[in-house]
Amino acid sequence: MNIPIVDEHRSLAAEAPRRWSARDIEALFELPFNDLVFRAQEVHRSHFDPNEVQLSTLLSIKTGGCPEDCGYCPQSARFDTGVASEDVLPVEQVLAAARAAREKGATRFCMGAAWRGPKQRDLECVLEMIRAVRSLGMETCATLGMLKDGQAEQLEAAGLDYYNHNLDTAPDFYGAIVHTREQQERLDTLGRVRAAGLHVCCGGIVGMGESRAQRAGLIAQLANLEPYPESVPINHLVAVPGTPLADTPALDPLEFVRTIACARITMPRARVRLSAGRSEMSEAVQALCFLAGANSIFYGEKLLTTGNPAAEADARLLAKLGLKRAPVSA
Ligand code: SAM
Ligand code: DTB
Ligand code: SF4
Repeated sequence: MNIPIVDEHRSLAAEAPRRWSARDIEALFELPFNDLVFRAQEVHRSHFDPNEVQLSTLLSIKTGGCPEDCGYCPQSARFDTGVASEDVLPVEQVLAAARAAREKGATRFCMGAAWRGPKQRDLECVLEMIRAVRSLGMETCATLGMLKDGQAEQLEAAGLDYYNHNLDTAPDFYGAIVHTREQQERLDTLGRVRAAGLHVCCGGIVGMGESRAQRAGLIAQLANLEPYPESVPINHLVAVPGTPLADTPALDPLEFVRTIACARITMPRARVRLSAGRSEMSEAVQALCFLAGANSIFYGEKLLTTGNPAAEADARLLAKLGLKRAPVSA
């Protein structure tokens, strides 16, 4: 077994190879659970306060009616999920939601839109939202789909801190899940985001019926981005009725924890976010995810269209685990 880590009692950061093969990461997945979590915890402790968790709140600023056919997504117009197509929210409503999120303790506000990509008129509404949310002293994040040349620069000039754009799954599984674009188009957008000087938030979804080798392939692809993303959301599929993936069996929770650990080991300085799927996870599994190096969550009762634990329940869980909220870092 070729595990590219030399001495389990030394910091791993300096030893981490620049490029990870999917096979390197599969070898991590295959470690005894305790060894894997120990290694992840070691990496985590050498780069972060291990008892700090960053809180991001999501808001869907444009819900439903998306022309794309991503098999996991309740917002595709092609699936009958009961999610109606709505207009872009007014800036005052977005600002009020951001203010409420800040009052509850969130430091980052992430605005999501069900677009293939923003038209210039759409982008201008979002620029106004970014300026307004930034004025509250919060970090800003937007996830608007694929960007054309020049759009990332406009977002950066408005004060956007992070752009979220996920690779979603391994290159060799992508075509089974999404048919309306190629994964390369996602990589092209990520290149534009990076070139504009924005922080990159990029992760994926597990539990879509992929193999362990494909989970390793997703992590390898993320870890090999140069540089790797500052923020890595690891989502568990929320299986929504009406989507093609509605009947996909849930992943073994310990395999989810392993995925978090592999993300932490291969992307030592990234904020690894325990993202969608927490409503279906026990507190014990979430605690294991934090132990495996997750240090960010979505905070607030809603993701984009589906549920998330209540803020009060999360505050209790963090208190129970002795975890404190990370301050704004931007
Ligand atoms: N339309 C834009 C895009 O696709 O990049 C932005 C919004 S899209 C909903 C953002 C991300 O949400 C997707 O890339 C996917 O990772 C995640 N997502 C969507 N539906 C999900 C589900 N049912 N379970 C878990 N994650 C999901
Ligand atoms: C991410 O990786 N997960 C979030 C955020 N980035 C935009 C979205 C999760 C969406 C879950 C399904 C829904 O609520 O519609
Ligand atoms: Fe549209 Fe994004 Fe959902 Fe795909 S994931 S259907 S692009 S909203």
